[in-house]
Amino acid sequence: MHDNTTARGRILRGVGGLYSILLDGAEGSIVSCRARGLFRHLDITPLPGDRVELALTERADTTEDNGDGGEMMIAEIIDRRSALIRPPLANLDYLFITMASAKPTPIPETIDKLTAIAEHNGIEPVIVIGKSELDPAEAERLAAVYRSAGYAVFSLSCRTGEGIAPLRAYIAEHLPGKVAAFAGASGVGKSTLMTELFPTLQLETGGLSRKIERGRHTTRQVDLYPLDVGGDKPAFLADTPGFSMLDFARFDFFSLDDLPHAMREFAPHLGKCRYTDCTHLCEEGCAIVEAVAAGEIAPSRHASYCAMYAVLKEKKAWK
Ligand SMILES: Nc1nc2c(ncn2[C@@H]2O[C@H](COP(=O)(O)OP(=O)(O)OP(=O)(O)O)[C@@H](O)[C@H]2O)c(=O)[nH]1
Ligand SMILES: [Mg+2]
Ligand SMILES: [Zn+2]
Repeated sequence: MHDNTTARGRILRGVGGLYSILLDGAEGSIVSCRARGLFRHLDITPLPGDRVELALTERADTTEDNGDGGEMMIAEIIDRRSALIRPPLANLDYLFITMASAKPTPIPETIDKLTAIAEHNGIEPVIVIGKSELDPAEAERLAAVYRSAGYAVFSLSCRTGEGIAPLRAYIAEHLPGKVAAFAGASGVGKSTLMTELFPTLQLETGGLSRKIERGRHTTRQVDLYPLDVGGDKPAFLADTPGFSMLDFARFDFFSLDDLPHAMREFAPHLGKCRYTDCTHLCEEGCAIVEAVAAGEIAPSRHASYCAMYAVLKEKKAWK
């Protein structure tokens, strides 16, 4: 078998083993192709966000020959910097962690799992609190928690339009040439917000189920969109399917030793505990516990830390 490299590009979506790839320097041309069997053997899944090299590969069976004697295949993944399992995306620079002030009720632990996963993978978390008009006091309370943790926070409403402009400005400033995704529970308003920011998208949006006030999983797959955000390069922004609580029930995306470093506001206090092997759960003389008592670290963030600690500890015990 002989191939010749023909093109490079970026994966925008992958469904059922079929990938859409935006070719480099070809004015928005998108090709559709599969990946070499090799990836499956190596247990590597090409992901939206991946930069790839395409090659023209000779077909094994010539009965389907389309005249040129070969087909385009993903031959190689180029310099993958990071890969998330949920949402399944590679090379993210920013993760817009999205919640609603109400409907659905925000769950701090799942939000904090996402910030920790992003931190661990070198992805900048940005907090977006949507539907702020439903419960302005709760939106403000959440904003204070995440601002004090050290994150950029945007509180906004697609219903009233309030708070959209600062997010737009942040995107114009930081996102040209970068890869970002909106992630969060189903029904928080990710697709609504992306359509508000980029009206050409017109993404499908859904209601909430009336009985349990949870989202209906309207968005079914990850789609990465090249978008003009005002800079000289386009940004790549993904809409992702909302998760349910079950998605993060098994939280083992990194090890116990990495956990304290995945909590941004812990950083100034680490190394200052009385005991060097401090778990930062409840020890005497723990600098983290003291910072919580002093109001420097939000109790909900420490509670999330403790919950993640318990899961990761159990995993370590199994090993
Ligand atoms: N009250 C209010 N409702 C909103 C706002 N933004 C979106 N919604 C509504 O919230 C519901 C869910 O919105 P979607 O954009 O589909 O939510 P999603 O996060 O994309 O949901 P999934 O695709 O299931 O993950 C829709 O009925 C929207 O109209 C808002 O600012 N205020
Ligand atoms: Mg959606
Ligand atoms: Zn400690």
